[in-house]
Amino acid sequence: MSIERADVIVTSPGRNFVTLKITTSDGVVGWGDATLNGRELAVASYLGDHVASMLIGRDEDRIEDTWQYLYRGPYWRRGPVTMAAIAAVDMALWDIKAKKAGVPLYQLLGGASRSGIRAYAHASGTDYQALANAITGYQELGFTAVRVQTGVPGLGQVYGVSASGPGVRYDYEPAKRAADGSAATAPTEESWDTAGYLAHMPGVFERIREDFGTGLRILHDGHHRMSPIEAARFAKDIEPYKLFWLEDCTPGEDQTALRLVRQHSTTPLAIGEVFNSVYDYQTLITERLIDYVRSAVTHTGGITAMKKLLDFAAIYGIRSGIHGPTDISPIGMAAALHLDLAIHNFGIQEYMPHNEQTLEVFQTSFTFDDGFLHPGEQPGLGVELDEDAAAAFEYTKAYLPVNRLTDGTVHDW
Ligand code: EZ4
Ligand code: CO
Repeated sequence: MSIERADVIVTSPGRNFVTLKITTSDGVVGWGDATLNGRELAVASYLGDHVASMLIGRDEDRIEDTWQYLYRGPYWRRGPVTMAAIAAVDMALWDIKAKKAGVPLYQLLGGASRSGIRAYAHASGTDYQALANAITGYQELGFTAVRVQTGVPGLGQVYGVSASGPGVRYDYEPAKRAADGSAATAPTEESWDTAGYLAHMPGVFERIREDFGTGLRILHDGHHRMSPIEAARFAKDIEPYKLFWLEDCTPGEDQTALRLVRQHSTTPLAIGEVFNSVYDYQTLITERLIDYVRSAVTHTGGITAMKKLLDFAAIYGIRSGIHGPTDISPIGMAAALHLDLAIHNFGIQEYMPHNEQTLEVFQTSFTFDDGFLHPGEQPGLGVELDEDAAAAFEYTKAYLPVNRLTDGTVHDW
C-alpha cells in the first residue's frame, strides 16, 4: 500500500483554514492541519506546488522517514511555512496509521496518562467588571484556569481583548477581514503603550485574587511586547498574585532575554507559539528559562516533532502548554489533545471553541466536560473534513493587526 493522492483544501468558515488530505491506495484518508494565520496561501502553495508530488507512491506507514525526507531533503530547513507543511503531512500519516490500527491516536503514543486534559479559556473585557463577568462565565462552564486580558486605560482596542462585551464568545485572535467581511487589503493598526500596560496590570491581578481567591489558575499573555528589562520588572511586580504562567513576555527570537527575567522573579514563564523547531528552545530548555512549551502541533512539524520536543522538555521538568487558538483547525486541535493525553509532562491546554460554521466543515469527536477536554475514542485523530461544506466557504484574505506605539513607531506584536 502507498500514498495515492495528496490534496490541499483551503476553506474559510469565518476564518481561513488549510487542510491536507492524504488518501492511500486502499482508500484510507488522513487529515492534517497546515493553517498559518494570515499567511495561509503560502503553506497551501508549499504543500500543493512542492510537497504533494513527493508523497505519491510513498509507504504511508513510514512516518519518521517521511518527516526526515521533508525536513532534511529540501536543503531549506525550519521556518513557519515549511514546518506547518511538514506538520500537516505528519498529522495525516498518524491519522492513517491509527485508523488502520483501529485505535484513537493516543493509544499509539503510549496510551492515556490521565483521564482528562485540563483546559484554559480566554477571559477578557475592556474594563475590570467585564473581565470579572467573563471569568465567572467560564467558571460556570467548569473551567479552573483562565487567561486574562484586559484593556489599558488610554488605549483603544487591545489585541486579545473581546470588544463585543462580557463573556461573549469571539473568534478573536484574529486575522481580520475587511470590515464588511470581504478580503482585507492590509492589516488594521492598533496603538500600544507599554508603560501604561505595566502600570495597570498588577492591580488587575490583585483584584482577581481578591474576588476569585487563590484556587483559580490565572494565565496572562504579554504578546511579545516587553523589552527584557520591562518583562523582568513586570514578572517581579506580579509575583504576589502567583500566576500559573506569564506567556510571551519578550520577543520570541531572543532566547537569552529570558535569563534576565528569570534572574528577577519566580513567575512561571511560557513561550513558543511562534516557534517552529526544537532548536528555538535549545537554550530555553537546557538553561531552564521556561516552565511551559507553547508550540502548536500545526506549527512545529507535527506530532513526531512535538513528541520529541516535549520529551526533551520533560528531562528538565518543563511541561506542555500546547497552543490552541481558533486559528488552529479542529484537526490541529485534535492532534494536540492526543499528545496531551499521552505524554507524562502535560501542563495545560489552551481551548477556544470554534464557531458553528467551522464545526460544520470539521466534524469532531473531541469533548469538553466540566473543565476537561478528551480526544474521544474514534480511530485516528477523530476529525473528518466535509469537503462539500468546506467548498461553500471561499478563501478570504485576512491579516493580523499591526501594533504601533503611541508615537507611531511599529512595535512588537
Ligand atoms: O494570538 O494564534 O495564546 N494565544 C495567542 C493566539 C495568537 C494567534 C495568532 O495567530 O496568543 O491566540
Ligand atoms: Co499567546
